[in-house]
Amino acid sequence: MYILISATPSPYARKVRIALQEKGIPFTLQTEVPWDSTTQTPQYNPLEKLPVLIPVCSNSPDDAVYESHFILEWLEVKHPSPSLLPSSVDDKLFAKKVEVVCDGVCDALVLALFENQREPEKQSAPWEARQMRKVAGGLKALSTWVSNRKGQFLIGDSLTLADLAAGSVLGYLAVRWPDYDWQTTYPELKGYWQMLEKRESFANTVPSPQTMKDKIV
Ligand SMILES: N[C@@H](CCC(=O)N[C@@H](CS)C(=O)NCC(=O)O)C(=O)O
Repeated sequence: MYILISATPSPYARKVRIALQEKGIPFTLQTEVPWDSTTQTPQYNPLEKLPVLIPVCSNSPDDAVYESHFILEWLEVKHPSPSLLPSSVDDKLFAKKVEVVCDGVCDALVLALFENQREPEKQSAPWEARQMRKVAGGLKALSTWVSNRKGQFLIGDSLTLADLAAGSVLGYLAVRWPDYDWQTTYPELKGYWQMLEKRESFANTVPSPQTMKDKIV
């Protein structure tokens, strides 16, 4: 049994929420705004970021697990069945590469979002353009992988963490960047994303915006 510190728009936390459900692991969701001073994340993660997975039976905050890709790896080791990794070594490595790109797109989107929130005269257009190039490049790579896939999912016909990462970044874009029109540019990516969103674990983790009380930029 676990507690998961999560935020409603977080694509990183969404990957973990989906993984826990797909693996049938019980958990309690502790929803926070990680940017507000009220967040408990610094008590568990020195990097002050969520998601944070806390084993309920633990006595020490040091038992907490953080960084979404590491939490997914940790869950694979502690709860191997059903696996969210393909069986072949090359497919495993490809799944992790997809996750690196999807998480990188999320990182760039978060940086661009905060740049947009600065006072207009303090915003840097070259910095935002740099982040949005990463977003465009990542989506192009993801779209190629989706177009070249052989089965229903990114790697064959079994859901893997590559799909969790891809669905989470696309869902985040749809909610936080509704004017960013990747769906017309990449119709195949849109179809793949819509297919994922019908799955129960995706349907009940659809992101929604949160209000930040504290000003951070
Ligand atoms: N690389 C981290 C990124 C996590 C992340 O950036 N989480 C955001 C919420 S979506 C956060 O907690 N930010 C607070 C901060 O950076 O101080 C992961 O994959 O877990």
